[in-house]
Amino acid sequence: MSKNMQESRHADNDGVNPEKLVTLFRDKLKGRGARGIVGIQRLFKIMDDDGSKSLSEHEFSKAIKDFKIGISEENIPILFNYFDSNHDGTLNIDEFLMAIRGELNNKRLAMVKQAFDKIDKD
Ligand SMILES: [Ca+2]
Ligand SMILES: [Ca+2]
Repeated sequence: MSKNMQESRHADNDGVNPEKLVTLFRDKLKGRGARGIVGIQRLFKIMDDDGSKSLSEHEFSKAIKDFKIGISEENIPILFNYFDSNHDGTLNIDEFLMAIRGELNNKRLAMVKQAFDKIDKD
């Protein structure tokens, strides 16, 4: 009776690299118009089915399937947990922005810091 449920158990998460999943996710979403902050916010709203201003893992995985991002079901939780930096089980807009613009954000942060240091000197 439960044979079907056991079929794809062999797919181990060994060797799954979150960075790879993140890169795939970013590339696909950028193709979906998630470029500027406004585009990302719009996308977030589309993904947030119940309007709670946060993405549950269910909403997140649904969006990944809808957008045909090509991340397999068993890898979705890995990606979700990777993005959920405060580990509350949902992605808020900050975490989502960070998820898509992470590297850029770090660069920006560094720039902001630099600017701050300059101001601080006087
Ligand atoms: Ca929601
Ligand atoms: Ca969170």
